[in-house]
Amino acid sequence: MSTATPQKFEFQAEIKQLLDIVIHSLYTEKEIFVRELVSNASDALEKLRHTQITEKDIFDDKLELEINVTTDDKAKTITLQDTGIGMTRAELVENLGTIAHSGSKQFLKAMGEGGAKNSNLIGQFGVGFYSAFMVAKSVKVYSHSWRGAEPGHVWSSDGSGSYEIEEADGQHRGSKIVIELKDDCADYASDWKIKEIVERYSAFVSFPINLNGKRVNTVQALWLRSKNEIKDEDYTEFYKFQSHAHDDPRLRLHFSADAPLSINALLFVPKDNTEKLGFSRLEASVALYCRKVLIDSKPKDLLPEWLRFLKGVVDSEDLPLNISRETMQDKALIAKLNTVITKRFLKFLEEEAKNRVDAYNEFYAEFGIFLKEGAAMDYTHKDSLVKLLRFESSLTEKGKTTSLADYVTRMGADQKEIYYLVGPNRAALESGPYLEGFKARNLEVIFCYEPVDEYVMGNVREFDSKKLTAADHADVKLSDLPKPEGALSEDDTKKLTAFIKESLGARVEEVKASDRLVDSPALAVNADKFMSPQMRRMMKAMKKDGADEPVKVNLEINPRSAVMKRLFETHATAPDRAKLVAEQILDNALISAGLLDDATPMVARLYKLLESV
Ligand code: FE6
Repeated sequence: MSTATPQKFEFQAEIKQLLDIVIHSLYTEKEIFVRELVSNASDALEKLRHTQITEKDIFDDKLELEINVTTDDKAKTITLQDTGIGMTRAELVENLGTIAHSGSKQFLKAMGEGGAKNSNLIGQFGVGFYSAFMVAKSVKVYSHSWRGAEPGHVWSSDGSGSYEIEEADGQHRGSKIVIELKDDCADYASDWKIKEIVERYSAFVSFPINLNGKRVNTVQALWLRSKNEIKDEDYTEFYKFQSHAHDDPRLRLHFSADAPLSINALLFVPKDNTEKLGFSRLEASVALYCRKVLIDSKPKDLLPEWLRFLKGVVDSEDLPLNISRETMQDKALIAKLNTVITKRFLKFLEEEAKNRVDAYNEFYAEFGIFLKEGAAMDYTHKDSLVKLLRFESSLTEKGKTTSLADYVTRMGADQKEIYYLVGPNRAALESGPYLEGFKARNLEVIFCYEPVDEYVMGNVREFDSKKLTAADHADVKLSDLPKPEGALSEDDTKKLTAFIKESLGARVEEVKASDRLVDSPALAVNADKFMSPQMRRMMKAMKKDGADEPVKVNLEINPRSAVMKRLFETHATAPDRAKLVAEQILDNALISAGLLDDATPMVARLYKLLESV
């Protein structure tokens, strides 16, 4: 049916309800009406392009496929015009009607389930058009279908309860939506404001968007194109644009998947880890798109916390703008995306580590801390992450690293555990007393230089069914070595350890002959099951309870050492001086272990000892 006279219709009850909700629940994000209308326009253009393939007789076939936005701040209007497929009179009416029966019902239901604050829901069921009424006194939709048979029409409404349709002459193909803005929304008639909104949400729409005659979107949605037609420079330019970055990306992963979800993703690792440079904690910044339209620029649960250094884009058609963090269904959808993308990125890193060793090691030096965080905290990805960790060790050269897998290949037949030591740097670990027993037995020890390593190793617990063991812990049992020449006898050693224990009293749990010392006179081993020296230091720094409790250490002595042999002689002849020496030996061992809290008593004691030299 077609008629030249205006016809007035009542909105159906459901549409009224819908309008009411859209206007009253999304008012905090009014600006998204631009995104919704641009997205509709883009869909209409996409459909036209498809139609052009199969149909010959297309109205206004010479028109450019584009979106024109014009603002008029005097008249307080904004107009969005497209050259897409357009709507016939019947479609104008029907689009409302269809929505009333399918989309709006679902929409209302989703809103009721707690999605009320989520502006993305409205696009999902094709009800995005109604967001115009958040800012509109009145809306006019001029439209001319690609089917040339009937004239154009204009649909108009003030959103209060009814709409009118009448014929409109002189229309080009497509739709033109004219919004007369409410007084308090007159901002949306300003050129710069709309420019900002279009750049934010619609930067990657494939059709030209012109704002007041000037092209706004110039960057392509690179993630949807095929890899072999994209040059490195294109990727870099895209990265800089999308991440507001000035560096070149260090690594990139461009991939797509169809199952279990349709995903097109383009992920970047920046050059530098800014957290390491002392900047504030990074925010999730891989943006979520649905068919080139921004859904969320900082979706919190799209990736695990430890991947917060990634930049880029994830686009999924399966979202249909439906990502409310509030509903269970949507949480599950995001979780699924998270799983797929994280697994894929881990696989990518594994390949990098294997095929481009130097680049991987450089990446690791900068961003390894995030992998450690993941290995310690993210139980689902722990195994893959542990494989990606790299450490120096007693067998690597300074500056070169090993994986735990490579460590395992070097383990001897009877080595059951993986040993590690935490300390400030290589020199400190190599010159400290802990390593020598392992060296003497050809046992490799992993070197950890970062304070978090203690925590990471403790949480990782094991690799390839081998326990990760702190080499400075009292429980470490090492094999017997051949008895060295010139050591104190077993009997004398017993006497000496008893004397030292008596001299030191409660300062040590136990004093015994060591099976892990070769050169050093003594070492302190941590005898506290619950607190490592590193943890203790951290707690002290944070002034936590328990940090002031006396340390629990065992003192292990080396019966071969000249110091011990001399002490054995002195303990019989000058017990007072021997006691001072025993105390000094403990303090020295505590210093090596990083466990000496207060050096003041030591200074006084040393002066006393120096008197007798
Ligand atoms: C959304 C108006 C009902 C086309 N082009 C554009 N928008 C479209 C369509 N919509 N539906 C089809 C819509 C309106 C009413 C729905 Br009334 F714009 N730009 Cl072909």
